[in-house]
Amino acid sequence: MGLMASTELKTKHFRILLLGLDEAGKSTLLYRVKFSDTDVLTAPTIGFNVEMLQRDKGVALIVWDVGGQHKMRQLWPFYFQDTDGLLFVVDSADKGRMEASKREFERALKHECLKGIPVVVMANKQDLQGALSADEITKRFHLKRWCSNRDWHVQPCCARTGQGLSAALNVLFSLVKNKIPSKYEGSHASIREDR
Ligand code: G3D
Ligand code: MG
Repeated sequence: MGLMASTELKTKHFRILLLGLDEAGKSTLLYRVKFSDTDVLTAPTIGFNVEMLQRDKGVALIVWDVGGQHKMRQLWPFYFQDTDGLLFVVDSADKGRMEASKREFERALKHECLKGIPVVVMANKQDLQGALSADEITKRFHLKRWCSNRDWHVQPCCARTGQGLSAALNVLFSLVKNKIPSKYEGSHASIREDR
């Protein structure tokens, strides 16, 4: 067996769903984490992007960026099976669509397949004037109530610069591995430092 093949076998895969309204910054976030270049070209996601992130020490995160456009939302349930963790991206500066974002969030949380799985809410676009803080989003989204039956965390971030992204993934990763220790064999995955 070649080295690649044996490494593959040892790798534990966590499935992370990346959700949020269109324009929230999901693709930017995904490519910012995946590639460290500063100019990330994004286009509206048609269907979904799948990426495997950081395979340090035998652990991989498989992130599904399911298109957030309205017509794609109907397809969400098809991607929800076997999800280990949820990353929900909010455009913190888009006050006009905060309620719509919250509704999509609630819809996702209610889904049978996502019951009890850890969630990290990304309070994205913190660089923009008037962006709601992580605390404000916690309140607006009634997170304490809605997430009383699961582990959750709100992370202020800026997908454009990468600020807060590795912190968020570290939190999500530790919540996921607490939840399903059997998928995890005790090695510690490190994620790049915040830039
Ligand atoms: P989506 O995949 O959730 O639909 P995108 O969202 O990643 O395509 O991002 C939508 C727009 O928001 C893009 O703008 C992107 O550059 C911008 N964006 C993403 N994250 C941030 C952020 O943290 N701060 C700011 N200011 N903008 C962000 P463009 O104009 O490139 O289409
Ligand atoms: Mg996209």
